[in-house]
Amino acid sequence: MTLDPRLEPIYTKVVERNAGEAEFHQAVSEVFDSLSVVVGKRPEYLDHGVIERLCEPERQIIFRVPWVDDNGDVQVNRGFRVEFSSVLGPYKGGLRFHPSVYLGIVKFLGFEQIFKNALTGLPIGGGKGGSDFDPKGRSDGEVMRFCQSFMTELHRHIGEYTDVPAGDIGVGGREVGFLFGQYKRITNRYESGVLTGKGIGWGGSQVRTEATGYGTVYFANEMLATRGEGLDGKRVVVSGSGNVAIYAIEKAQQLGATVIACSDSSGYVVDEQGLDLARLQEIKEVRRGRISEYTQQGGQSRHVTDGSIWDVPCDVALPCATQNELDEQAALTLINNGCGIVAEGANMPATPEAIRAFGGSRVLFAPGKAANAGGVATSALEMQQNASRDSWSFEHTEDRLASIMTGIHARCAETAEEFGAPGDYVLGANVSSFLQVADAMIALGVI
Ligand code: NDP
Ligand code: 2IT
Repeated sequence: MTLDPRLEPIYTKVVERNAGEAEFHQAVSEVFDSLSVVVGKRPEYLDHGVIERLCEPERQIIFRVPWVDDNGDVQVNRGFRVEFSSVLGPYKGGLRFHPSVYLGIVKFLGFEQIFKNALTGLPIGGGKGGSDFDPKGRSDGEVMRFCQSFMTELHRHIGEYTDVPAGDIGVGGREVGFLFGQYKRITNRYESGVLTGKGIGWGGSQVRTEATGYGTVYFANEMLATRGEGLDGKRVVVSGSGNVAIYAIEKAQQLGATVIACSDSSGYVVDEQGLDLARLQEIKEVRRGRISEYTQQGGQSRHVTDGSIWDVPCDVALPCATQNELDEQAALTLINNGCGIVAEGANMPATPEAIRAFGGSRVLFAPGKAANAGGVATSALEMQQNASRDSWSFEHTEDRLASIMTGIHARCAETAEEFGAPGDYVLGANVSSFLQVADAMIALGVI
């Protein structure tokens, strides 16, 4: 990567000050790559220490999470909350429970979240948190005790005007329920706006469950529209089979696509006739099972444990599992197989080499901070409803989501055009959101 020489020393310092945090370096380097055009055209953004300040979280919290498992043994996990930027609103971003979680993952996610949240046009800053706790194979009671211990420390750092967590990998409605219950108990406040992703009956928003996946598909449809096409009749491959993947599959199917493959961390299934969503939901949402079980229920599908899901030829690829799951080799395979659109439902699923390969091809590529912003945008709509003690219908909320995604697409496309890179959604997303965040930072002074 060749960076603008004025950004190079800032990046070098970020790497030195955050040693061993490869994912964080990767996220910063991708943004800096795009910022070269900004500092070329508008060098005033190098003033005020804006870029240096953006790379340093406002606050980072690391804490012990002790809990007792079903055998009566004490387990100790590590909890994190990185409050990255509150220049546009309270820190906002999910909690990830996965054994791979360490500070570098939380910081990459928190850094991305600043720009994603700006793109939504809603008043939310950026943050992220989580734990190296692995919910797989744990009973509901163990998950509850873990969440209660996690919140026993976290509660003092969050609040509806301060920091508003939500879900991410390993954190869904069940975990948000346990977390909210413990927050309410400790603080003696029914402060609905302190967490999003709540259940519909206790302060949650319609469409929040579906929002990230739906939003990603809306975004992909907007990308197709720039070529005079739509999802109808397209063959789609979605990686993952969690919250984002399932609702990406649902919306793609509603728009007439055939979704032929999805995955989990132990392999992928291919169903050339189109995936049976009800079967998938029963396995994943009801039983928390493995994707391999899909093939055990008849039909022509197959479960594949070697190679990559990106080997499956498709028109549209939606990576919705995890970071760096789509490498250069996978990108070249997709390109050679005639794929036209890649939209990231996950955060940073494509490696820098993969993104470069797409850039040199006819594939239109959308980064997660634009394409998956529908989840956090609907979280902000949940906060609006909580603040006004209101609840909106599914139709109204989905209309709001759809128009937010159309707006993000237009904003990225227009900025890319303005900065001389038409069709480059990475540049459009990074530059457009950076300008908004940087202008606010300058307006608010050196804080
Ligand atoms: P879930 O926990 O619901 O599902 C995660 C899915 O990804 C599972 O199928 C899981 O498989 C797979 N996966 C996770 N880690 C790995 C890994 N290391 N290797 C292979 N597969 C893996 O999470 P979500 O669907 O909520 O999140 C998916 C992605 O979307 C993440 O990148 C997240 O940051 C991002 N995102 C989520 C939002 C949300 O609202 N939930 C909003 C915006 C982005 P397995 O079960 O085998 O682990
Ligand atoms: O990565 C993300 O945007 C999320 N996990 C959702 C964050 C949120 O606050 O809804």
